Amino acid sequence: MDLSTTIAGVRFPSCFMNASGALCVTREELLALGRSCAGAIVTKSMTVEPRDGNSTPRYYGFSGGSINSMGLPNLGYRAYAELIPELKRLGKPVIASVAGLCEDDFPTIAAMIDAAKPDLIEVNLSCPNIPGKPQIGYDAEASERLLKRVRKVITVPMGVKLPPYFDPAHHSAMGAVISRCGVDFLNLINSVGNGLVVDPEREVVVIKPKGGFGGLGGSIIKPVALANVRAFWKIFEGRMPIIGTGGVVNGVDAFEHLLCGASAVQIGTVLVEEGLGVFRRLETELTEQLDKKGYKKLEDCRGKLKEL
Ligand code: HRO
Repeated sequence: MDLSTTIAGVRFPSCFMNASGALCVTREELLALGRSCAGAIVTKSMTVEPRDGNSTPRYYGFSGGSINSMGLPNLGYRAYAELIPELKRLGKPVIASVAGLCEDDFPTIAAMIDAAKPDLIEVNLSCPNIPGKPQIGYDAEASERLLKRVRKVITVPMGVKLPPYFDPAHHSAMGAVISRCGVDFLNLINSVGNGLVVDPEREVVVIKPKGGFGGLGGSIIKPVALANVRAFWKIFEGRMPIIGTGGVVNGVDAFEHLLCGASAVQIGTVLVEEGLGVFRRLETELTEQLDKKGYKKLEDCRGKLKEL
């Protein structure tokens, strides 16, 4: 089965790729993604200066998913800018994920990383884990200001990684912002911010930063991710490419994202838990599911979710 897909004019050899944050901080990790079956190489969200991130333990996997408070550990944009030409030689698209510790950082990093010519830039408006810094994606005005500034200084397609929204009013408010900012694709969703996992035996939290609060990922967030993919697919009437992220553990989960309107699917928790072999497994499982359902290619089921 051909699982290739196109987002904002860029062709991906497979619809599966890593979610930013999962095995994509160092040169070695990024090269390994390039050599794997993944359909793209997505970098860790980058800041101006290199960062060690929050104190450990800062990731915890459990049966239903994961909680993290990594705190943006990354090499700094200069290192990623230098790496991009080498990564591009591996023959699949490179998505540079841009973050920042203040609003001004975003256009600064975006302009510099654009010069290294990644295939796409993803603007991360939704890191939940920097103590004292709220997720920008929950502030519609700040999001609009920032996206308009970034759009002006880059030449490659611009995507936005959004946090989950839980009310249609918030979907439509952000939809209106996005339609005014020259956004080329959406990535939905980042982790569900500021959850809390408790170990009842030891009577203690499971990660150290922020008193144990952190971003939730994995199976437990799939319905939230699907709802956000579906809501934005409807707002943009299928005309905005969407990368579905959240809760994809097997091929059927990916199929559900496609039905809701995703053009590609990113893998976070289960990539961290299972390693790079997950991409081959998911490709096999999605192919089986599409065959079983009589679909000949991805686009045939995209957005085709039925309502009662
Ligand atoms: O580094 C992190 O703590 C982190 C980031 Cl930037 C993000 O966007 N989402 C997440 O769950 N963790």
